[in-house]
Amino acid sequence: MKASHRFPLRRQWVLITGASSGFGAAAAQAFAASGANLLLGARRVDRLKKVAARAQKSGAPAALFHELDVSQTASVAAFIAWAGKALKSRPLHVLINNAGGAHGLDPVADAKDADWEATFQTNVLGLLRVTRAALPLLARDAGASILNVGSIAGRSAYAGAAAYCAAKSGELAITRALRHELLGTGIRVGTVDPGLAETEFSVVRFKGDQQKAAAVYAGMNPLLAEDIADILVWVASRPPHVNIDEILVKPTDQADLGKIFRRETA
Ligand code: NDP
Ligand code: 8X3
Repeated sequence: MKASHRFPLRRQWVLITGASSGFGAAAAQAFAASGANLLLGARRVDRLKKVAARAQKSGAPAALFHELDVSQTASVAAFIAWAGKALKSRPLHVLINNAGGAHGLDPVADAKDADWEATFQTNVLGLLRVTRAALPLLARDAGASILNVGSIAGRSAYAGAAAYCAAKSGELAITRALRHELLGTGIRVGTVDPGLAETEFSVVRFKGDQQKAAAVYAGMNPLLAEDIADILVWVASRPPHVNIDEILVKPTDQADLGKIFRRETA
């Protein structure tokens, strides 16, 4: 591969939301292994501390972290102010809007306002807030990327997930609108949309019920957080003239939403 055929991530600055677990934590390790500097955010700072320490061992020259609640405008403002100070006038090259998740699996008839609100506050409004605040930090005409984590759920629908599917459809719409708004800036905009992946996603959805969460992946081979992390690194490291718009990635055992191949388990 010609050197010009890759955007080198070495010593570039990468900001990841939702870096305390799952895709975000795995992305921190994968970008660290490419030699990138990291700015990590999430609510659980104790977890971020461990992720950052591991990232430095994996090769990140700097792995810095700060509390972030994407559902609160003031928290996003404080986080981005901290990120701006850490950058010391150097540009940000990659923004990964990953924080989010589903809350509950109730049909509309029984669903709770609090679950709908948490779903939209993170996956939709949080994505908008972080992007608005981080835009002034992003490099112009120099291979910068905004990568949003969407879902197969944004491209179809299933029972119990009306709000989550609507929120991830919203994420897709925001990604497409941003690509129009940022045309001419050189900032690339893309979405990576996974199918079933075993992270803390289902534990959060089922409010800590480990048994219900484990049943989601029973008898099948789900995606792993590292699979998504590899894709994020690949997308961000394409040459600056290449924009990978949308990637839908599913486990081989998943043909579609709700169409899963499961092996007999003893
Ligand atoms: P995890 O539950 O493992 O990770 C979710 C991350 O989001 C955590 O780091 C969590 O950090 C963070 N987060 C949640 N709420 C907030 C908030 N208000 N402010 C800041 N950070 C927040 O799940 P995944 O890694 O699977 O989820 C990552 C993304 O991938 C989500 O957007 C999810 O919707 C999406 N996705 C997941 C799929 C799956 O099957 N696992 C498939 C498709 C998409 P903390 O709690 O510390 O704040
Ligand atoms: C998570 C994937 O299928 O559980 O976005 O909604 S799914």
